[in-house]
Amino acid sequence: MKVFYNPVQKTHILTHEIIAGKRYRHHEKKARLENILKHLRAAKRFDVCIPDALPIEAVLAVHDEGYIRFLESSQMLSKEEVIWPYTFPNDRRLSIREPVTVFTAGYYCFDVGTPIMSDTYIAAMASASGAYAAARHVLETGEACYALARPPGHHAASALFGGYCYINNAAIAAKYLSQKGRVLIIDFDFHHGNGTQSIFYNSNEVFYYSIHGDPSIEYPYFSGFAEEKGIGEGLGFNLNIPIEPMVGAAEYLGEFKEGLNQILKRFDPKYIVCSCGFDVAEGDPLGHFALTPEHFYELGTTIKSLGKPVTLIQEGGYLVDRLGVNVHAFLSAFL
Ligand code: OKP
Ligand code: ZN
Repeated sequence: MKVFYNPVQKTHILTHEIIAGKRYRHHEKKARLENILKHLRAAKRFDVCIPDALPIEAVLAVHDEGYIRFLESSQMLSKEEVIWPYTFPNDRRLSIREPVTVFTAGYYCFDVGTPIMSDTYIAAMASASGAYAAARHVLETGEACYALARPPGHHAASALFGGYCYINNAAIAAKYLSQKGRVLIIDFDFHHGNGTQSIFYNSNEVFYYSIHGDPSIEYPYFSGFAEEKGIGEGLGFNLNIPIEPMVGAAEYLGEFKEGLNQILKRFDPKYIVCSCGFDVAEGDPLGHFALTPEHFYELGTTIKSLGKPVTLIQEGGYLVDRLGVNVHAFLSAFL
């Protein structure tokens, strides 16, 4: 299987995050990539390639231009400087004066776990390039393809960063594929992909399906509820299945399949984009489900059995020592 990854993705280095006022070591670290790569290389069945840079039009197809200009301008930061937004306008009708400064960056931000450093933009663009290249590869060959994306993307909306995400990798892949036919996004990260949902909320070309920890007690708290079904033309093209944390893996897989069956009765996708969050793994520090490699393999075979071309995009997964084993088990289903 072809895998897209660029070492530039490692230059984005997060030190800590603030959760409810307390400082914690950051979980979204480059060792995540390294562990996955180590396992994929050892398996010898994966062809790891550096993707070409993606065209800016593919980014602007899902992101606001002023937002991307702001991210791009952050490259001017010195090596020591970090943007930590701290004021957040609640009313989206208010406008932002450019250039955005360290004081006003909260205009484009929704949480305080997601700082911006001088290398954040190039790393996020490299990550998105992998997603785009993977989608192109799927289109050209019909083979499943995996983008080892990091930073992740599913929390990033058209003009918002947060949840460790800056550019929405899966949305870029899905938007690109949707030029050729309907796309089903399957997001099994432990956290609801609020960014992806919002990007496609009014679309009937791209269906967003997410199964995740119940947002009434889990991040991102304000979205991911079953009542969110889409809007306008997109009504009926969004499905959230919130799950009580600590649920058993068998029950989780049952719910996952039931959701899929429900969708496929009404929506016939030509392509599948999968947001693969391995924070549903047993022992993950940020997730509370308990999937083992066997369960990841089953998740993979379930998706493969739909018989559609699949673009696989890495999202979360923070139990670094088990990450590669879990990713490998999942990808094995597609070999
Ligand atoms: C990113 B992805 C919970 C803190 C949560 C943000 C989590 C972002 C997850 N105590 N902080 O979906 O894996
Ligand atoms: Zn997650």
